[in-house]
Amino acid sequence: MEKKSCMILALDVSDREEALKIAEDVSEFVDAVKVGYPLVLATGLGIIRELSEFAPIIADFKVADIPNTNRLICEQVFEAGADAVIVQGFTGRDSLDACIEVASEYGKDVFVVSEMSHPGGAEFLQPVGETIARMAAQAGAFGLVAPATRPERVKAIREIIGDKLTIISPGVGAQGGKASDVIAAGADWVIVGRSIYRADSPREAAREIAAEIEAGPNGEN
Ligand code: FNU
Repeated sequence: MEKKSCMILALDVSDREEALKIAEDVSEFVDAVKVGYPLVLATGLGIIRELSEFAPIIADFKVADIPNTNRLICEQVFEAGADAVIVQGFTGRDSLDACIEVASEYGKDVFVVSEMSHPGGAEFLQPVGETIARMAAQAGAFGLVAPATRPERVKAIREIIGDKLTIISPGVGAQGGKASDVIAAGADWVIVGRSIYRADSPREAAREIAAEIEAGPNGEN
């Protein structure tokens, strides 16, 4: 995944044509497209290969099962053409190892959720977020998912893992996070969904967020 705009589109629409149109329209301003249950359950796994024409695809299935089931899920995800998969870390090291093994067989990447961006993410996950981040680094994950709604947490996690892992960060716009703040805190990419796909012009919305990231937190870059 090449770093240009530092932005990933979360494409949580449920219509195939709309998904393809938005991906094409915003492809100039995003470095990857994240697909998850809403789009895949509505349109089928084949949407991954169709969208991969426009950008690398991150499959956000938050894989969270026993090692064998995780292995079976990840095989399907990479066979479908995804470039990376998002998995949960709270299931433990063996479950994560299974995902990383499959990813390395396919030459693909695993992102581990260390802490979620919604208010409830602070209830159970936040207290173990740093432990999960350390485990992900030790296990050889490619990256972490950390909350754009709490840039101070992104900063703390970045300090723990150093430059070893890539951080992708959802929660910009609709959930209240500001893209340039999160990048300044240490995220490599922000993930943006509703603020783009629900805009009158997704392309304009993506262009504006990309410009905001480029300008930096104080508009000075
Ligand atoms: P938007 N997402 C998230 N928080 O929001 N994968 C997390 O902690 C996490 C995620 C996803 O709010 C969410 O499912 F681990 O419309 C959605 O697809 O901008 C996207 O990131 C955020 O979408």
